[in-house]
Amino acid sequence: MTIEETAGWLQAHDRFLILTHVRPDGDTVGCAAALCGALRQIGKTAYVLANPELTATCADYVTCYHAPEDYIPECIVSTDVASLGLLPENAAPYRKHIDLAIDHHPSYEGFAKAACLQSDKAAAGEIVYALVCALSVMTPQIATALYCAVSTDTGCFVYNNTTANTHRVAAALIEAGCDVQGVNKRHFRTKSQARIALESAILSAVEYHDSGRIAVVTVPQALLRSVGAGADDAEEIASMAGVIEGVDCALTIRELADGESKISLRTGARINATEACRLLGGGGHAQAAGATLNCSLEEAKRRALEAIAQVALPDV
Ligand SMILES: [Mn+2]
Repeated sequence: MTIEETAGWLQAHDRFLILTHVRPDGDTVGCAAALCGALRQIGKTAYVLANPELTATCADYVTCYHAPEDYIPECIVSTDVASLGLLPENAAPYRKHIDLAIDHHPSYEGFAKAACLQSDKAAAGEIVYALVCALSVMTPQIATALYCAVSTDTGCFVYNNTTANTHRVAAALIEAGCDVQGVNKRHFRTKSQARIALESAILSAVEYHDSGRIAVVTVPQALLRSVGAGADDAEEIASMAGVIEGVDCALTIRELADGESKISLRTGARINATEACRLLGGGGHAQAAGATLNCSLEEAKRRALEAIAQVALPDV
């Protein structure tokens, strides 16, 4: 559906419940909060399903919209969710009944009855921005949630998914009175002591492959425990190795609490991250993708390097 069609659909329905994805980031949370706020402004009943993995960094945008236990929705909407497997466990009752998916992942799996899908957007926040404009007025509170969405999904406007539209949306959000400094300080200019300890351990153990073009970072649970890192402290670890000179493929493998290995790939033009991750049962964007493997860190590393080698373009 187009923005206009989606706005019309939202206007025609009521009693919304909005779902976010596992390991919720600023985009999924900011979009859910902003959409919820806009729907309420036009007189709708709308709530966001509390995400059990919501971190303190993102909590402020969304906790005021959390659905009460006994809420019975009529319409289920997901924001920034590419596949059903990315829904948190407490969303299980709604899995088969999602009416509308608002997403920007090219790998979106078509699980909802309708979708507002724009894969040229850096953040789902850009789509929700257009929806809010079509539905209602942009308040500073909604603008702040959306600024969080677009700024976090673009690494503060530096990832190569960032477009002119991303900047136009950000500019409009600033004009609408969003808390730029607050969002920037919270998401980009603050590191916990645990995070500093974690970064230092990770960076001192970077492994190089393929003549230094691939950098591998592994994050065992034991390391997270030893530095006292919570979920907040381990956010955006995947982008760390990408800053190393000569590296065009940053492979981050993180051991999850249940023993599975979560792979994150950040790549340059030589390697299509989605294609590599698809070989591993995952997906994402051309330059940023992920997969979760039910195996050890070492085995996950071996399989990921193999997948990368398979999709890498030949040297010219
Ligand atoms: Mn996103």
